Amino acid sequence: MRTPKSLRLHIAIFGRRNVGKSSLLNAFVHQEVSIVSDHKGTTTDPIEKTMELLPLGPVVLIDTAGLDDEGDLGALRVERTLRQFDRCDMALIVTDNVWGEEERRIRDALEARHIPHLAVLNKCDLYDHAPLIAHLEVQKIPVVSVCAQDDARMEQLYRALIRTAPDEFADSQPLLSGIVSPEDHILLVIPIDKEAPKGRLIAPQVQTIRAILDAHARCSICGAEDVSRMLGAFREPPKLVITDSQAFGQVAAQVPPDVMLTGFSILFARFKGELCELARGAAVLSRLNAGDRVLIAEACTHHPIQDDIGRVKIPGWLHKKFGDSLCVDTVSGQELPPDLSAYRLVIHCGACMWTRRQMLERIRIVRASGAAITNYGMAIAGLHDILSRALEPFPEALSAWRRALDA
Ligand SMILES: Nc1nc2c(ncn2[C@@H]2O[C@H](COP(=O)(O)OP(=O)(O)OP(=O)(O)O)[C@@H](O)[C@H]2O)c(=O)[nH]1
Ligand code: SF4
Ligand SMILES: [Mg+2]
Repeated sequence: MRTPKSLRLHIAIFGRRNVGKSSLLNAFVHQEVSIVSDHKGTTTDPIEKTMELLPLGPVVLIDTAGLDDEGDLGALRVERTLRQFDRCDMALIVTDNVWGEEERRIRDALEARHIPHLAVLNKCDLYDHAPLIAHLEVQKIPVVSVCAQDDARMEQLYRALIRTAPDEFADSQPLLSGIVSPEDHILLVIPIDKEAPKGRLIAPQVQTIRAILDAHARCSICGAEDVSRMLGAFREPPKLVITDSQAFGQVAAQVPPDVMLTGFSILFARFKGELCELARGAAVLSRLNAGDRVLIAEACTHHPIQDDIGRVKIPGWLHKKFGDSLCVDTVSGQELPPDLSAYRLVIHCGACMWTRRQMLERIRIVRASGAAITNYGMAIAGLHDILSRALEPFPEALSAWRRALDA
């Protein structure tokens, strides 16, 4: 696997002159950062702009001078552009409607360095890109057709970026990275109630135990009613208590305030999604109004059980807090309703059957509609007024949630 250049994903924008590279940079950041003109060769030096690209995180966008520049000065500019091949983690090959020698050379240079890339066909308002898309798809080159002046088309580019981003930025980091160290002792709280499958633990619980062992740490396990007794039996308090989210209230009452407490589903929100964004979404739970619409989204279809968390419990808690006129819909599977903007908040399942990349794309889709998104674990903690405690092990997410509450 390639080593990332830094914690920020560096995305370089390459292409011939005048294809709209600078216009795309400006469209990304919604600012006139790079000068745009119909004069070929407007951009002479690489221009960098840092931004938060939801939900991938912090990125550095690098606009470059056209690689088909001419003359002595042009050769110097091309040389500076070429240096960006060694700085970027990912690249856009921008063209208006041509895939010729220049574009092939850029792609070969990126392939040689194993840099993920995407063909961006710009100016779709002027050109029919269908034949070029077909040509590139045959060569298995990821491609997206956009117009730098059209936000809806740019949204296609954002989603394509999530699909193409290097694994080290889009895939999950180890489940407990940054919170569990060798020798730590963790207490896991696993209620064995009627929702617990017979004779086994569920995947997130098993994965957490494995992650603790991988981190050379230790764990103890008990049921929700046994937490006080268990804590009393330890010579030293555990570093962290991780509980099933549904027992959060019961467990929080037994864990002293100086012992960190979180939920499996909050760990998995970080593992499978973007914790800060889901925390910001949870802030909406403090200001829903009668008549607002909330969507409960399950990533897969499963047979609903009695007291199902998504179908029964969360809607029940929502109605108890905000009244029966709050409209709660449920959707399962790959498709979301076409008009998400009708919803104030989407509460998503833990997406255990999905990759992090799929979940990031879903977060993007929901946020682009204007709705907020959170997940089951955060919603449960939020609805029981214990989210600040559950987010304590994750200070960035805690402050994202607090800022969203104050906004
Ligand atoms: N119709 C249309 N025009 C566009 C689009 N994107 C950019 N343009 C125009 O294309 C021209 C070139 O855009 P730039 O963004 O400066 O192109 P560039 O690739 O940065 O060019 P250099 O800096 O010269 O390499 C400008 O006149 C833009 O307004 C688009 O999607 N549609
Ligand atoms: S958490 Fe989501 S993906 Fe996992 S089983 Fe439940 S509905 Fe399916
Ligand atoms: Mg330019």
